[in-house]
Amino acid sequence: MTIGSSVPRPVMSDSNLTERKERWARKMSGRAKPAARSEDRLPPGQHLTPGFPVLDLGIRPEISLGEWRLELGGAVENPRTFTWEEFNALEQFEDVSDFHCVTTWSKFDCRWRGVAFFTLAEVVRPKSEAQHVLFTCYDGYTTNVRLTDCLDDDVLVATQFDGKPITREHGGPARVIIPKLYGWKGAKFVRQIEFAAEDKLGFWEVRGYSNTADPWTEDRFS
Ligand SMILES: Nc1nc2c(c(=O)[nH]1)N[C@H]1C(S)=C(S)[C@@H](COP(=O)(O)O)O[C@H]1N2
Ligand SMILES: [Mo]
Repeated sequence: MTIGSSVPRPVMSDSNLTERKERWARKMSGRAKPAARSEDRLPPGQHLTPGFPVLDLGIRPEISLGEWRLELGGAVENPRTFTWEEFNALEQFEDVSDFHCVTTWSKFDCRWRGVAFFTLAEVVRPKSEAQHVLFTCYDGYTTNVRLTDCLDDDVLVATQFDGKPITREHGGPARVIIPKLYGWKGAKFVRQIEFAAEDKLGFWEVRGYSNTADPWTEDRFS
């Protein structure tokens, strides 16, 4: 193997990425839990729901695994489009997290499996100017998230919930899970992930929902 030609160019701040990778690697090996933002597991103004409500725009696109693609592009060194097979061949990541919807329901202990956002970032290598991520979905929905939030060690593009493929109503074949932000930041039926220097508001964000969406500070509306 020749050294040199395959050395990746610097991405983000290298130390930042390394630190995150270490945290993520510890978690992958089961030795660490993500830092809790609060002593209270249930964020203010939320209540636990026994079921799993469905929230969408009334469109549940039926997308066959053969035509499914996930496109990653924008301010990255190595844009990629994955087929379903290619996507599932990436390193698999499983994580249990809590889900908080801005409409005040929360669900504890959701077991998601798929590909860590971190793994995708390693493949496409965000350029140093990339600060924001825009997710676009097969139902036309969009949502924007700061890159630093996407790189948290519990963020993934999930293909399974509780050991089974994610149902269409919950965003299958693949959906984004960002446990530390309100649920609308997690794109169901995800089709495209675009990295950018500039922030672009998503579907709910242009309609008055908070851009940052932190459940622990009840950061619901802008
Ligand atoms: N593509 C898409 N993703 C979406 C939505 C949507 O309408 N379309 N709704 C968001 C909202 S407001 C929430 S609370 C969660 C709901 O996920 P669930 O239906 O699995 O509970 O998905 C988010 N992701
Ligand atoms: Mo929501």
